[in-house]
Amino acid sequence: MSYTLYYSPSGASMAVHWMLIEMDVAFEARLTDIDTGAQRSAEYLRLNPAGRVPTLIVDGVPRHESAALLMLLAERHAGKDLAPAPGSSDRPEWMELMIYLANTVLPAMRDWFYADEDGEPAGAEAVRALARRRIEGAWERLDGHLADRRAYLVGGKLSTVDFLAVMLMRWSRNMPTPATTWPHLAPYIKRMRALPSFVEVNAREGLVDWLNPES
Ligand SMILES: N[C@@H](CCC(=O)N[C@@H](CS)C(=O)NCC(=O)O)C(=O)O
Repeated sequence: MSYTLYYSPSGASMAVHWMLIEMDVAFEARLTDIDTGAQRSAEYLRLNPAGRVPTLIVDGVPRHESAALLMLLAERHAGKDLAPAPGSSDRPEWMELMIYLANTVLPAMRDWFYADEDGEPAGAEAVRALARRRIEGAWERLDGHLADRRAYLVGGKLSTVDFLAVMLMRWSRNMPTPATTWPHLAPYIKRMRALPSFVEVNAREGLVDWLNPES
């Protein structure tokens, strides 16, 4: 199995990068810095016509969409146990949260960060207000989910849901009400940030602004 990840520091590629490190499988990482417009180069557009990160080349074939890539990796490396097995009791909750994060929270984040570019700048403020409401609604929902003090979001075990959710929570760090404000999300985030694979992905992407303080 061969993997090449095209990533931009802190982008939607981060969850995939993190999972690849956590699984301890061989992969090549290629920087595609969206701050320099590298995602719009002719070479990259051949791999990803939408001009977005991530792209993961899987056995020579370019694949896209962060949530789908996480699920694909979980399926291809079932022994790593990063998704409940088909038919298992935790599978429905895992599906529900993966879809919720992918079709409600990710698009709301896109709207929050790209309202001026994706739409009319004149309407951007209203788009951001709605996005903020959706994002904060997500933190409320996930906080309620963790109220029983479970360690991870699904089945008491680390799964693709955690990689995706924590990446999204990280993106809220400079928003008016970041995810760390919620009472059950704060200790969850602290636990997840303590994972060696999280520390490692931050180091590899050169990120220093959302780590646990060194004890
Ligand atoms: N739904 C896509 C979203 C990808 C996306 O919007 N990526 C952003 C970075 S977080 C990007 O590539 N932005 C550059 C651009 O739009 O020009 C996914 O989850 O993979």
